[in-house]
Amino acid sequence: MATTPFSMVIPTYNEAGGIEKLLRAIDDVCKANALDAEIIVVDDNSPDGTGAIVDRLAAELPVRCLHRPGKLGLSSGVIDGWGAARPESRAVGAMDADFSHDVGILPKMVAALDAGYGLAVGSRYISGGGISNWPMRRIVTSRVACALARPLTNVRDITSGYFLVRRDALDRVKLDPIGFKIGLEVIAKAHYGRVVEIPYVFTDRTTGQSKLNNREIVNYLKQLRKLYAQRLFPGKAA
Ligand SMILES: Nc1nc2c(ncn2[C@@H]2O[C@H](COP(=O)(O)OP(=O)(O)O)[C@@H](O)[C@H]2O)c(=O)[nH]1
Ligand SMILES: [Mg+2]
Repeated sequence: MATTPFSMVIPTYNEAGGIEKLLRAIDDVCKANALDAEIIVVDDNSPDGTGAIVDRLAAELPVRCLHRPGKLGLSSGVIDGWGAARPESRAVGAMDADFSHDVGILPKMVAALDAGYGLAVGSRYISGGGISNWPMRRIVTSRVACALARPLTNVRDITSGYFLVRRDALDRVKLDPIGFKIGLEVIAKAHYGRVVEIPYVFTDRTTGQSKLNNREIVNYLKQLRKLYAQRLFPGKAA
């Protein structure tokens, strides 16, 4: 059976330090496992020149860069990237640019889609998964964020930003890009049928800086409020 063609979207803002290494690592994994991938980097006019690095690499790797005029947010970047995906991709995904998400599990994620799962989520919170070097503050924030969303789904790593979803699972789904957590939006709203979590060990970035700030935490709470309202009062606009 042919492997599922997919488009992996990587939103970037000031990721010049690691983007080339990451794109080469993804390409190596895809080639070694005969995965049919295109990579779309969505760059928000990063002052550090991330977009220009990706443009240069487009000549040699299956990658292209979507340039947006300014910092418009992670989730809207992922959604815009999906909108630009090539027609033959039957799945779309998201991944961070900072090497936190283990490229080594990509073949397992694609194999899950090949096997009929509609959503494959890279997971820190199932057996075999973990977090290697996050400060305690981030670990606690992440755990609390997951606990708050727990009633919405059985997926353990609800705030994972690393996943692949069948493209038709997003048909007629209105995604709200308000928060940092596009994965939660997809997990809570898309029509993916069976879901599988694939364990990996999250490693904190070694170059560049996190863009998760207090504003994004407030946005996450607003996103949750909307999702709960939609669950409790379907049909009403939240
Ligand atoms: N295009 C775009 N990418 C963003 C924006 N904010 C964050 N990102 C990217 O989203 C990914 C996750 O952000 P990161 O700072 O690593 O968040 P953390 O892992 O929660 O600390 C990285 O690839 C960032 O470069 C944004 O406003 N626009
Ligand atoms: Mg990160």
